[in-house]
Amino acid sequence: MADTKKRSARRSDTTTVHDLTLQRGNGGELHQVAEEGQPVLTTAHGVPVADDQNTLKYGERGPALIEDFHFREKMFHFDHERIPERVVHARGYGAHGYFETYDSLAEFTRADIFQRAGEKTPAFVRFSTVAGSKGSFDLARDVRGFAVKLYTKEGNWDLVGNNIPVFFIQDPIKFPDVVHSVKPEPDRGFPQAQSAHDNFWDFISLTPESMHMIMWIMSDRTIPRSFRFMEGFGVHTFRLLNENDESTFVKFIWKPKLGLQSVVWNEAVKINGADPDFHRRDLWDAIQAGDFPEWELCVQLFDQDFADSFDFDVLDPTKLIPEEVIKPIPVGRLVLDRMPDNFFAETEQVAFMTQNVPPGIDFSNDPLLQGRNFSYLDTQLKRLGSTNFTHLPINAPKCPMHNFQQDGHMAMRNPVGRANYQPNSWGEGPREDPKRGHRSYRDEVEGPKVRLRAESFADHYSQARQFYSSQTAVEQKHIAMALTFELSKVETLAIRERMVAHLLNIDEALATMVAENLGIREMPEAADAAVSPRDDLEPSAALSIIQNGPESFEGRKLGVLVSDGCDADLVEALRSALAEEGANIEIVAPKVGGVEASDGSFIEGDQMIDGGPSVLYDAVAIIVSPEGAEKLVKEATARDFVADAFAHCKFIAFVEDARPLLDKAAIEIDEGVVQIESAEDISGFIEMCGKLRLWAREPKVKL
Ligand code: HDD
Repeated sequence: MADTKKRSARRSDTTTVHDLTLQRGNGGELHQVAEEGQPVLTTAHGVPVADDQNTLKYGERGPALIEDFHFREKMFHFDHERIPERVVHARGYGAHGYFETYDSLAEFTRADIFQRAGEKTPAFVRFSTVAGSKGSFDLARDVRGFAVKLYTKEGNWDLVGNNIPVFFIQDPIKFPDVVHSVKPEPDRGFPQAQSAHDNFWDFISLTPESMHMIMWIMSDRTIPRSFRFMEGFGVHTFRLLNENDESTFVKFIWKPKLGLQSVVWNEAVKINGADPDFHRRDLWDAIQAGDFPEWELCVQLFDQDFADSFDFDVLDPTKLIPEEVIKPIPVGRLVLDRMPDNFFAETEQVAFMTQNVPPGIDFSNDPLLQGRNFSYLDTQLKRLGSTNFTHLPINAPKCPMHNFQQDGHMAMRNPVGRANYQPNSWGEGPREDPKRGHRSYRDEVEGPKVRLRAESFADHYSQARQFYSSQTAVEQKHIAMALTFELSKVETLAIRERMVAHLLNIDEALATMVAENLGIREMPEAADAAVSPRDDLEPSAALSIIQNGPESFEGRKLGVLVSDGCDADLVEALRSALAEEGANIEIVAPKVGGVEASDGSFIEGDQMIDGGPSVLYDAVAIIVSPEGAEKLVKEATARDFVADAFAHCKFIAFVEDARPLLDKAAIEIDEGVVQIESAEDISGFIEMCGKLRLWAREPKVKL
């Protein structure tokens, strides 16, 4: 039968669309034509490709031909693009930078990176959430990974930390359990990136050693404003070894230059919808704008005598040493100044391993650290698929390296010469160097082979209590609300009650508040405690976010809601005052194209109102005309913009003409809602924004 659908072949012609020279193919499709100087598309084997729009077929509408090697290769590669995501910390974002040493630490360590003041060492940092998949959202309530790779002249040093100084468990054998419990439940495959479910709280309520960590993860530390506003911690006690192999214990802390800041929970929930990449975008924007994030590396140094006399075991990763007990000493700064060229090649393929330490840095016997040293190598092989993952540029050391490791999948570094072993008689190849090489601390260890938890690890509540009592009243309330929210998602009543029983050992008022909020009618007995919780530990101001907040509005963002007919001078004055402060501004307009101001000038929008809800900003300003306000009161997203900013205790500036919108959003004017009519009013407002939020408003907007 004649093929009635057969179309007549079209004539080829060329056309120009937005500066691209395009050629029309026979089917009408457009091909980009290689121009002079532009490379020609080839297969992976270098064969130039003539047509990348159509598979090879029998006739125009006939079956495809297996002979089409270009299509076959293209699909083959695409089908294999994914590698397994990390089993934990799958969602992450990285950046390059450098570490600059302040002063020589030769007295304590022979680590090359700490020998010379002013020395700069290349660095790569990957921040992450723990529980969610690669495609999950940034503002999950979760621990943030803070992994730093320092390419020192004597090998890579990976400090694989978190934004919390303690951990859930004391023994690595429990790691698969804690991770399984927080991940989506295996029968139903949800919830994603959430700890608010039965399995997690079931495990936690049966694991008293996690209580200190629970206080941290229920605090606002787990909903940071951005990576730039969080601390990082090496968690474990490590050792520094000097030239004479004398040991000093050390804990590592990264302190952000901008101070600490978090968002509030209701805001986090909404940010996840409005911009799931909120933290990624923040880091990207800051670095692209040349506003390079910075942290100071601080060390807490102590000796065996301190370790012997300290209230807790320094090998226990569920405990910290308060900064008031051992003051952190700044030893250098980390600056992130360059985004990766390729996310996959660098951020995805970077392999951090706790066991990567250079000479002069050594491990302690913290059991969790010892277990980690085993796990990280293992996981890289699974994820990256070859023992040669160290050949990838992001993982390769930037100092000379030589050994006899050879072959394997995808070997890129292939030794030449005859000798591939040592000792050899050929005078070839590297040899070990007992003087320069990494030496372990000569620890004296004895005792029976046992599966036991040290008695010195048994106090599970005292530091949890100390953390809670170190928080401001606002932060304590947030902890209670977080516990209430999380446990309200737990369906099994017995688990909720078990958690309240633990809280009774931490703070009775907290336990009572959570029990009341959950509607638990009969208060349970306090959980059995292996060691009675202490109440003589001094509160530590360093544990609070609010007491360590930013001192100015630097590095943060004002969202300005505008309408047609708004005051262009005021918007301009805000823009220049913020630039002077080192802060950012985004214009939120009814149409993204922008608005026409009262003086006839045009103000371009950065966001339309739907795309720029106030949760994306640290503070807001409403600069509208009377007609603009009249229109915006009918727009739900504009009302939400104002109402949410108020509910999240943000500072709000407004012009008189915006009042109808404020009234419609039920805003009660307080000291955080200020009228600005001219440039002179602006500096006071920006100074006010330097504080995190108007916390005094919170009781009015949150039960
Ligand atoms: Fe871990 C990844 C931090 C305990 C086993 N961990 C991983 C990452 C960070 C941490 C930041 C992501 C690194 C990256 O960005 O690629 N982990 C910690 C901290 C811990 C901790 C601060 C406690 C102090 N981890 C821990 C234990 C084990 C692991 C006890 C196993 C015994 N962690 C892993 C892992 C991962 C990992 C399975 C998954 C992906 C990877 O290593 O590269 O090996």
